[in-house]
Amino acid sequence: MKKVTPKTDRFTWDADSVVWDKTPEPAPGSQFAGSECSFRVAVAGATGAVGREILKTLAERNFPISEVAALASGRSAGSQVSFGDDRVLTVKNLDKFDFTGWDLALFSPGAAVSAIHAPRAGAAGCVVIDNTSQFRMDPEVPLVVPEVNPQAIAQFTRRNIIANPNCSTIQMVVALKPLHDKFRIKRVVVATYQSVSGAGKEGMDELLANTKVHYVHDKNPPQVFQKDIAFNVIPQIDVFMEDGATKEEWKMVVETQKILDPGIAVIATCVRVPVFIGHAEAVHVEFERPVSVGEARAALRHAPGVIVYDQREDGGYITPAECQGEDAVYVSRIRRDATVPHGLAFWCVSDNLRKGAALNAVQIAEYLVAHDMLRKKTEKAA
Ligand code: 2RA
Repeated sequence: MKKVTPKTDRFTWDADSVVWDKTPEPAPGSQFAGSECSFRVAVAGATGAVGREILKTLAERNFPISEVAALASGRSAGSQVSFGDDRVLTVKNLDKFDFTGWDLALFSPGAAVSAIHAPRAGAAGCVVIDNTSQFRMDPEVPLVVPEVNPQAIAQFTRRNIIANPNCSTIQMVVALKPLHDKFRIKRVVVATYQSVSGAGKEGMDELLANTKVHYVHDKNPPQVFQKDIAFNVIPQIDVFMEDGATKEEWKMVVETQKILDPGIAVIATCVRVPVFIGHAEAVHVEFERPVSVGEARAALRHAPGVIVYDQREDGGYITPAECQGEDAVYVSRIRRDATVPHGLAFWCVSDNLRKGAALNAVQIAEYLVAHDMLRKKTEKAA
């Protein structure tokens, strides 16, 4: 089997072989090369798994930054985080940070903290892209996946906040969008296989610690997860709702409807699995119109952010371990679902810290810059 590509290569499935598509892509961040405009950018929650990935992604994609601030709780203030290959930032206390004069803030500190500080930043004129669940269903806040509903971004001016969807929703709607455009989706049944990094660094630490103790025939009491995550799978992510669904499952329903189409029926079962990075999803879709596997594959192959890898042979699909550090949503195992009139099933995986969080947020920021929606404070005043 061919190995998953490094970032600059793209490959797609074609008839009976993998076709490597070397169409040159713009170098990361090259759209900003030579840009005279650069921005003061703050990252809140900078010491967390997503916050660190946001700093890494901003640097990798050469986002036009004149000054960057890493923010976290008072407990983490004074610690250091990396920004790119050669810069180290000293973390400042979010509670005491004045957002006046800052152009953009990328938030990932937890919903309760965002609830306090994101509106404070927005009121100071700083545009916030918030990666927590706090504002996602607020009708005044756009919930955005740039490949799916970029037109919604313009609504951010009401609160100066744009919400980044949940990781499990993002990768699914990127894959569903080209199919919905062509064949109109009626219903989606999805089962997720979500990595422990969705629960942050603590989740990753617990998987490592619990795996180690199994080898000495011992067990650690679970702290982050509800049961032992080592050599196990857990059908609970987030808290239970009244109807028996978990909040993670509810998020997949309401966020898909807000981003893609309120008319789509969704039922999700979200499961935590002992994988460090990369979420997988088994997606079953019922369409209004007839759809063949070939037509679906063609639509997916041309969709932004999607790479189809579907060889119908041993190992001819992408797994979470292979998508780590990659930007795309990988779609495999595309096949007909004959249990409904116009049905299709597929498997998709993506790096939950990257496209599921940091990259999506940075792509929104790039859209703001590219469409002249993010103005330097000094320019606004002029
Ligand atoms: C998780 N979806 O995987 C969550 C993170 N936002 O736990």
